[in-house]
Amino acid sequence: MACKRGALIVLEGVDKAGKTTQCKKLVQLLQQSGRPAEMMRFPERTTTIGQLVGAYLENKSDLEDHTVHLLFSANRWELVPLMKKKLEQGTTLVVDRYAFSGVAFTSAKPGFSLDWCMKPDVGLPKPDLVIFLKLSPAEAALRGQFGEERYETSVFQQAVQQKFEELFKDPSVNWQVIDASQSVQAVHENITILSQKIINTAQDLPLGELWK
Ligand code: 2DT
Ligand code: MG
Repeated sequence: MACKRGALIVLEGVDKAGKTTQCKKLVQLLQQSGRPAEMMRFPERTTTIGQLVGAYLENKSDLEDHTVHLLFSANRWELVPLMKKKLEQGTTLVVDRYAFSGVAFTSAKPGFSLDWCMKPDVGLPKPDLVIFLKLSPAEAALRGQFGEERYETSVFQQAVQQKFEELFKDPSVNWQVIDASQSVQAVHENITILSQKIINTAQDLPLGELWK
């Protein structure tokens, strides 16, 4: 029998919710417990497309809003063959942002519907679990200043948060919301329990297609 597939686990949330920290801690824990696991992130800024996106986020270039949305999506699609290969080999992927950030950030701009924003990502590998680290704008502010990149303002982040909440209504996605105002360790323990469960169930199920 072919080896069991890995799980696709995505962490989403507003800025300062602790996504990157938690992705690293989860991968470390899984590896220590003998499960193959790797971290990925979107945007993946090292590819040719990712460099265009990175320059945009760093305000080193300006791109038209539809254009940059499609580049973010293209940056996911270009990594799909690698993702599928890893999952098939039994490696669990822990991903820092995915199509949900794509939709929430662009649809927070004027003139973009949720529906239009979702289209380019239809058919991507569907996460077995999407963990949303929930943090109120007030709590996020307590964690320090926003950075220098595009989108890093409290007004825009609040609009993004509202768009994420619209995405939670989609029952085709396995959303799990965790209170990110807890300690790093408490959040990690919550994430670990959810992840271990999904790794066990996903291994016997085919990988799905997002929003299809
Ligand atoms: P970080 O590298 O700090 O996570 O910030 N974004 C991300 C989009 O607008 N669309 C997308 O598809 C994705 C994945 C969120 C990256 C910034 O890019 C935004 C914050
Ligand atoms: Mg981050």
